[in-house]
Amino acid sequence: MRLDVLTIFPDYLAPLDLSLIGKARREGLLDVQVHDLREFTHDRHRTVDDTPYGGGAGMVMRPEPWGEALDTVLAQPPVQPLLLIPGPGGEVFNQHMARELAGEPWLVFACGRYEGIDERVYLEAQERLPGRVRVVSLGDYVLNGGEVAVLAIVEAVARLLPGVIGNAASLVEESHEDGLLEYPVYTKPPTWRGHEVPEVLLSGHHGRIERWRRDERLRRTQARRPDMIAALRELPADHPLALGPADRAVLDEQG
Ligand code: 6GU
Repeated sequence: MRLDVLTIFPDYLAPLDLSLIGKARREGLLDVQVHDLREFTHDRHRTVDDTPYGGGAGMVMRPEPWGEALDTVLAQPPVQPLLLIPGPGGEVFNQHMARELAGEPWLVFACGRYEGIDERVYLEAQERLPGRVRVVSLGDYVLNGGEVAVLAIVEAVARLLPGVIGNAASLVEESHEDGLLEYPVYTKPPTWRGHEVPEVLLSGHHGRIERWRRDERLRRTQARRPDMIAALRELPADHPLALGPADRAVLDEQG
């Protein structure tokens, strides 16, 4: 997968050299190119922002550096990329979107800063890449710029690529892969500072362990993410993720 990141803070993307993402890059599974937006300015001060027309607080990113940066990046084909613009006004990123993005050969991230990017850059991008521009938010809070969002999105996407995670099985039994949060996990020692590992996990009884883990997932999801339980309750009974009678009994116990 090819990834381009346009930013005025290339150093913010340094963590993409680390850990599994860094390894995937060194192994050629990921080709990450970080571009400094200021390289596409022509004035002595390498200006990327200016005051907003109509007045108001803060600064707006000027369109010209963005136009030249997009020209340069889009001129290097494999194909047509998907352009992702991180921002708090976007559609909320989730595991479903991570899976969609993992199926793309080429993602371009345009990181805004200040109060935002001149709106004409979005319009221009949509003309250049019809139906291939998405504004994406991490959630309902405000960051100073898109760079941290790119780190999060790239990590969520890259770990879904074949070969990036050694143990592919660890990808399926995960929070958000099947509508429930993960069950609690334990390792040795069996007693630590007076806290015991649940007896069932030491029992060797596979069926009881499976049911206990499912129950814990249900209880935890109900407590922390009632919206996710509500969504599962809406599924038709024949849906593969639909709650069964034992599931409903556990949820009713908890209230
Ligand atoms: Cl993607 N960008 C910014 N600037 N703030 C955010 C965000 C993104 N997601 C949540 N807040």
